Amino acid sequence: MTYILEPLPFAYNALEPYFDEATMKVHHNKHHQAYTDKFNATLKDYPQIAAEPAQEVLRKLHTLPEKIRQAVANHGGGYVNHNFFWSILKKDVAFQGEIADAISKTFGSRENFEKEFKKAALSQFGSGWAWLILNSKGELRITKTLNQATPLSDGHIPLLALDVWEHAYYLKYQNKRADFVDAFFNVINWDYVSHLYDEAQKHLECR
Ligand code: MN3
Repeated sequence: MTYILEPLPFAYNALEPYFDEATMKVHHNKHHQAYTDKFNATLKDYPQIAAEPAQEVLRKLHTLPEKIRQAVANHGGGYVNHNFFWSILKKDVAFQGEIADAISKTFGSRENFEKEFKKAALSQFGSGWAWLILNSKGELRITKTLNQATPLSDGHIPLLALDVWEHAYYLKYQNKRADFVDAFFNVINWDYVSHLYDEAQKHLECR
């Protein structure tokens, strides 16, 4: 069993001018490919683990053999996080649906949510991710993780993610991570995030 780097679900230039084509190409073809290859290499001698969906492997991170745990966190996390990241990106999708209501209820308003999310993204020192997650109590929360750590490993359900590694923005935005975060708010696929929220709630209800 090997994990596959799927093509992006959109053209490399589809998110212009917010996320530029050159960055999307190197991010997907080089960075995401490298995580995929190293994840496969890490699990080369562990076919039983590699037979599981990648997200499931990361959910069980703490139960994996110690010898490979950190490598799975790094490369498997990178593989899964980027798959997820691409899935929630789309230009010109209205902020609406159940998720919009839930965000307004939890954070006061869309503007306030963006402010809080930006704060998390900017305060992640060095490399990592900012997230909107549903926790096990069914609450929306903004979190951040270091390097390629995923909220899946803490039992949370990711609804939205922003890669704040420099490779995600340096070509276009250089050191201006704040501008990159502002651009991100224009390329969120709220329809899909709303669908994920719906599925996440069902999942919690039937546990
Ligand atoms: Mn990345």
